[in-house]
Amino acid sequence: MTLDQPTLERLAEHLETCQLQAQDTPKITDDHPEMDWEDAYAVQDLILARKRARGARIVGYKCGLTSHAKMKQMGVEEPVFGFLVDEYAVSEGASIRCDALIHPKVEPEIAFVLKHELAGPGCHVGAVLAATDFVLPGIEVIDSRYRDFKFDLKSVIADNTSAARFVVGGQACAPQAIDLRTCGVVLEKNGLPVALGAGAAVLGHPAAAVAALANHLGRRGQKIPAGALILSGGVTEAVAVAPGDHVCLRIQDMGHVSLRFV
Ligand code: 0L1
Ligand code: MG
Repeated sequence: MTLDQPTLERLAEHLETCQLQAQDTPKITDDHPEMDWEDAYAVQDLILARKRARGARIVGYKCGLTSHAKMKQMGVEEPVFGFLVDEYAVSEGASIRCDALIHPKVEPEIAFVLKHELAGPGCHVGAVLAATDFVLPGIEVIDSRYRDFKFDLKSVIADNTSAARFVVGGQACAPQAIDLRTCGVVLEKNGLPVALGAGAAVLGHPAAAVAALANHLGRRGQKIPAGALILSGGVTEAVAVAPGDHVCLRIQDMGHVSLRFV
């Protein structure tokens, strides 16, 4: 760690205020180039603590930058991890207000819900599949608090990996019932397909992203609890949305889930 506790707390307050007030900011490493990975996750933890103090409940986790399309889009080479709280969750078909967000984008994802806890290090695809209750389609709405999405990985981690909203829906399926590598993924905007892919775009198998999350948390002395919902990462690049847009995610054999932006 390179930053002291008051600085970490000030950064968490700044980033969370930007999220809650839909205001953008330059990336925080501009003022703190010495910030290290531990500092970045410590700021993220402090944002979660602020939310919990106000009554928010953690509902799961997200893996980010897990596909080559997304890594290429953002010019980075490593996955990142964040938390999901109940205030980010919206119901299927819901309308999301764009004036509560800065510059939202949507990502088509495969969501996992666990029936058993998962602990790393040493977690692998087989352990994830054995611990998974069901998988289902999920749309993540990301909204980096950084001006023009200009950031580096440490700034993104501190900003809870741009988490803003998510919806899951469609058909919940046992993970054994579907080939999660070859299942086709179609993201439609206003009735037209705008991004296409297959599950294997996410680290070769979406369960590998969940294993990477368990191993990341294990290194920090934490586990993924039973019942957690995990967004395994965007299968394609993220797609910008604006008021009036309707977005629908279809995943082969898993039905569809949609959102509207107003
Ligand atoms: O969920 C994601 O892949 C987002 C990671 C953060 C980077 C971004 O805002 O695009
Ligand atoms: Mg995502």
